[in-house]
Amino acid sequence: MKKKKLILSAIILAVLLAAVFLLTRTSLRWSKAIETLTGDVHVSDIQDLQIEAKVWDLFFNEAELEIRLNGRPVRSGVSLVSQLSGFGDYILEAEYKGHIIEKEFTLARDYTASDPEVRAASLLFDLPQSYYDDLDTDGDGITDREEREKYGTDPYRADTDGDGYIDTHELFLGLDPLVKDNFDERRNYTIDKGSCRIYVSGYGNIADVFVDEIQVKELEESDFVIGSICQLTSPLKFGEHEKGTSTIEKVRVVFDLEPGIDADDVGIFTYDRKTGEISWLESAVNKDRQTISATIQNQQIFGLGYLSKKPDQIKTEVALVLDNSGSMFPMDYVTDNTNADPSEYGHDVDFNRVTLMQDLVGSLNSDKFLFSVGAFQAHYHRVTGMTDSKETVKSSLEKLKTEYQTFDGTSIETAINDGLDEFSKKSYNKKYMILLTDGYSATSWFQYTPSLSSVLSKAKNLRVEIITIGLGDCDEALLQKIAAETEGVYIHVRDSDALSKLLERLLSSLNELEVDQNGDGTPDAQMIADSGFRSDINGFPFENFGDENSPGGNCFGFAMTTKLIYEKALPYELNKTKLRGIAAWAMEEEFLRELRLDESTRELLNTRNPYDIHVPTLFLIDNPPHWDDLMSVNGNTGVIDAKYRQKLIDTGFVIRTVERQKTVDGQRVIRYEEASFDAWSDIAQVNVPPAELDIIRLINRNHKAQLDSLASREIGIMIRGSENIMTKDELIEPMIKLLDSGKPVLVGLECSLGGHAVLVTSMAYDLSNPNKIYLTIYDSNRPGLNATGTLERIKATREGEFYDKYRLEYKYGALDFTSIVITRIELFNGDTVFYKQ
Ligand SMILES: [Ca+2]
Ligand SMILES: [Ca+2]
Ligand SMILES: [Ca+2]
Ligand SMILES: [Ca+2]
Repeated sequence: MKKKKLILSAIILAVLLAAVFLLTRTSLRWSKAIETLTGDVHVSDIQDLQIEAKVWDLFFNEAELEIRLNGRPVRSGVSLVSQLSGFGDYILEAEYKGHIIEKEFTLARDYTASDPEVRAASLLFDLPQSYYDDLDTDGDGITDREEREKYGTDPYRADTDGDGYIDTHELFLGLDPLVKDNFDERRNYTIDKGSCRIYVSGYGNIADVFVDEIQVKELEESDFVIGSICQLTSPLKFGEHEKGTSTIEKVRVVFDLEPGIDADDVGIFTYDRKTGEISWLESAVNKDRQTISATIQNQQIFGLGYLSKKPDQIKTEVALVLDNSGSMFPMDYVTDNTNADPSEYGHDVDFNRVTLMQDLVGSLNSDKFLFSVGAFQAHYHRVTGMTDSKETVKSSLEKLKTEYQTFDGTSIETAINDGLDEFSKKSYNKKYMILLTDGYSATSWFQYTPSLSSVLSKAKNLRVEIITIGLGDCDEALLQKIAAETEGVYIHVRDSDALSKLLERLLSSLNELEVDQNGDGTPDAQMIADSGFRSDINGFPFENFGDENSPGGNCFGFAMTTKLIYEKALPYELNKTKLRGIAAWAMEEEFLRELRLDESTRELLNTRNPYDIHVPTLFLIDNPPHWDDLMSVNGNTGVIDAKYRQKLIDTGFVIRTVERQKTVDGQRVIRYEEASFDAWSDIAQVNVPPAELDIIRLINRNHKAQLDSLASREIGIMIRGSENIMTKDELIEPMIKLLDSGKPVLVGLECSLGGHAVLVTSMAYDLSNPNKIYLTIYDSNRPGLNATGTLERIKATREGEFYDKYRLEYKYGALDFTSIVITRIELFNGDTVFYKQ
C-alpha cells in the first residue's frame, strides 16, 4: 500500500522538459526562470548542438509545448531535436501550459566535444517546486516539504536548533527540533519488535540503533529457538559517555513469554557466527509479568531458547569432492588409456585444483570448520573423513597428485551420493559440498549409479548446499541444476589456470570473506554476497555512448548484456578470436571512431575482451550518434556514403530519408538519410550471425522496455528523493539473494541530473558500521574497473511514520547518484528473475 502511494506521487511529480546544451569552462548565464518546467542540456557535437525536450507529465499535451530559439519557434514535441550552428549567444525559451522558461547561453570557443564530463553530464535548471519538496536536501531523513510544512525545521540543516540532535532523532526521541535540548542528558529510546522490546539508554542521537530479524539457517530447523532471531546494530559507540558525543550506555531486551512457557526453562542466548558458539546471557526473570530480559551488545545476534536444547558449538562441515579422473592428468600417467583421445587429457596437469582447495582450507581460520576429502571417477573414494585437523586435510589433498589413475568414466551422481555420507547427522551444523569436475556424467556398465533426483533429495534432507565447479568443457546444465536445487552456486572456469582465481569466490560462498576496500591491509568489510563477477574478466570494456532515445548512453543495454553473458543466459559460446578480426575491420572502416571508442578501449577490445561480439552491429542499435560523418552532400540532401551504405544494408540496416534541416559537411541540407537496424528483417536473419542478432534484439527489447517504463511507470521505476524510502526487505534482501545465487543485479540509479544503469556485483558490510553496505559496481562507463558505492541505513520519517531508509552514494563524473532501485531483470528465455514494484 505504502509503495503504491509513493509511486503515485512520483507520477504526479513530473513535468520534465529538456532543453539546451553545455560547455567545458561554463560561460553559461541564464535569467530568472519560472517554476514548473525543467530542462537539461545536452551537446552531442561541437557542430551539432541539440535541443531536446521531453515532458514526462502524466497529462502531457504536446500541442501546449512550444520551444523558441532566439525568438523563433523550433519543432516542438515529446522528443524534440533541433540544431544550433556555430559559437555565440543564444536565448532558448520553452513554454508549456502558460509557464515560460527562458535560458540564455553562450557556446564558448574552447568547448571540446570529446571532454568526458561534457558527454556524461547534463545541466539541470529550474526544477518544479514539487521536486525539491520531495528531496531530503540535508539528508536528515525528513523531506524538505515536511521540514517546511509539518515540523518548521530547516530543510538545509540536519540539526535545525544546533543542539547536536539531528532533526529526525529529535522526533524519534520525542524532543523538540526547534528548541535546544541538553545533549549530555541521559535519554531513553524504545523499539517494539512484537515478541520483544528493546530499551536503549544513552546520550545524543541514540535512535541510531537497528534491530533486525535475521535468518540463521543453521538454527532454523533446530527445536532450540523460540520465535525469531534478531541482531542489534548501531554505528554508535557503546560504553561510557564522553561529553558531546552520541553514546549508547545500555541496551536491554525484554521478551514476553507466551503462556505455558516456564521462565525457568528458557534463556536469552547470543550466537557468534564467526566461531559458531552459542552462549547464554545473564538474564533476569519477572514471573509476575511473565518476561525475561538481558543486556545486549552491539552487533550481537540474540534470541530466546530452551535451556535443555542448546546445541554445542555450531560447526561448518565442508566436503571436498574432487574429480580425479584420468582426463585431469597427462595421458602417460593414466593406465588403461589405449582407446583414449589425447585431447581428452591434461585438463589440470599442475594440480591447480589441489592448490585451490589447500588455500581454501588454509584461509578458513576459525576452528568451527571441518573438512573431508574425497576423489571420484566412476567411483567415489574417501581420502579422509570429516576432521578439524587442517594438516590432515592438506596432506590428504596432496595425495590426489599421486593416486592411481584410471579412466573408467565419471559419475557425478555417485560422487555426490557417497560424498554426502561424510556429513554428520547434526541438523544444526552448516554443510557445504564443493564438487569439482571437468566432465560429463557417464559411467561404465558395471557401476551402479543412483538417480539424480534421489541424490538431490538426499542432499536437501541433510541441508547440504552444493557448490559445483565446472572446468572447461563439462556438463554445465547438470552442474547448474545441482547447485540451484541445493541452494548452492555454480561456478565455471575456462581452464585450470583460472582455478587459482576462485579462492575469493569460494570464501564468499562460505560467507567468510573479509574485504579490504581501501587497501590498508586491515579488513574493513565482511562480504555478504558476491556474484563472482569481475569487470576486468567478464565485463564489456566499452565506453558509454548514446543514441537519440538515450543521450546518456545505452548503459542499460550494456549492463544487461554483460550480465546475460556472464550468466551464460545467451545460447552461444562467445570467443575472442572473431572479435579481433571484426575490430580490425571496424578500425579500417573507422567505425569504432564513429562509435566513440577511444584508443585505450580499442586496445582492450583487441586484447582483453573474451567475447565474440560483432561490434558495429551490436551498437548501431537505433540511430547511431554520428551519421553526419558517414554522409556527404548531394544537392540539398545528406546522403550516406556508398562505402558505408552497402555495408549497412548487408548488415541488416534499413535506410530511410528524414525531412528535416541539418548541417552536413558544413552545408545546410533540407533532408538526410538515416539508417536504423532492424533485427527482425529478412536480411538481418540471413546475414547477421544468430548470436549477434540475439544480443541486438535483447538490447533493443530491454532498452525499449526501460523507455516504455518511464512512460507507463510499470517497470524500472526510478524513484526520486525521499520517495526512495527503501527498507532492508525491499532492496537489500532481494539483492543479497540474487548475488548469493551467483547473479549480478541490474539496478537503475538516479540523481537529479539523470538516470544510469549498472550491475551490482557484490555487497559487503562495513565492519565498523554494519548499517553501511559497500557495493561493487560494474559500470559500462568505466570499462575494466570495479566502481564502488555505499548504501547507508538512516532513520527517516515521512507523513509522521518512522522508517529505516537507505541512502546511496555513488559518484560518476559529474553525476552523483543518490537513489537506487532494482530494475526488472529479464533472462534471454523471457523469464523474469526479479521484478521490483
Ligand atoms: Ca531533511
Ligand atoms: Ca533539517
Ligand atoms: Ca537539533
Ligand atoms: Ca532540540
